[in-house]
Amino acid sequence: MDKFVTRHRKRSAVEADEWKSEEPIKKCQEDECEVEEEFSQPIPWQKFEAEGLDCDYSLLFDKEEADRLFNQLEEEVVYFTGDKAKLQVYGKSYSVPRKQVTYGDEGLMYSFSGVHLLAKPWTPTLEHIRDAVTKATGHTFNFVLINRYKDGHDHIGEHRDDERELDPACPIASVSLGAVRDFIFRHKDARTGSSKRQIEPVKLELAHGSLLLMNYPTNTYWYHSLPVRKKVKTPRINLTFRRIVKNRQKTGIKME
Ligand SMILES: O=C(O)CCC(=O)C(=O)O
Repeated sequence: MDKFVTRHRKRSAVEADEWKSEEPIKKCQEDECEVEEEFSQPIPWQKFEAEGLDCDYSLLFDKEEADRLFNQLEEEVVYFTGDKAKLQVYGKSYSVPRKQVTYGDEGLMYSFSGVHLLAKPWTPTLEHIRDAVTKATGHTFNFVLINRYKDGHDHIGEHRDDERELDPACPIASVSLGAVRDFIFRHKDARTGSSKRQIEPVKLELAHGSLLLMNYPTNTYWYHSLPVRKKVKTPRINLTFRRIVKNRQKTGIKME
């Protein structure tokens, strides 16, 4: 929590030889070069590091703009219902304890916890936020998962965003609007099992208007969660911008 860095762009630790020269990754890197020239909006970053964890945190929007964006999203975003508001755990279906929806480039799909979510077309506000994240980081994104927590009872359990369709050269960029919530990282070796290790969790508070970058290899080693906080009475919207590699998406799945 003690280190601030100012920089013009961010590049993940993954180098091409770790993900043996696949065409989409090369293309993304070329895209980033274009972005570097076009966008530059330095903001002060706070660095969080631990064994296998590399995150950057900043305030992207001031309160006035964050309030405006929150209200616009409340108007524009239409959350999934029915099967797409459920997840599968060991063959059983559960309602997610929050609302969720995905937006992004045409045809993109993201699969996790037994659900396959097709991107709805970008809305103007989502494009505005996505472009602000690109300006601040130098990374481009083609997909966003939105979670809405109506109050502190809504939550998300421990998981890793390590699906194979995610481009590891691109951080997951998490924008928070609304209620301040705790966000907890736990190392995979500190969870269960006989070889359990004593590794301290990393706890953050995600503020209204904030941006958290989860850089590679964070999601390989660390689970994250947004736990229940009964004292929180107001809603929060979280947007995780991602880059999906098209030829790594699951195929043959019937979409609604
Ligand atoms: O709401 C949050 O901050 C976390 C969302 C999350 O864990 C995810 O989108 O994978």
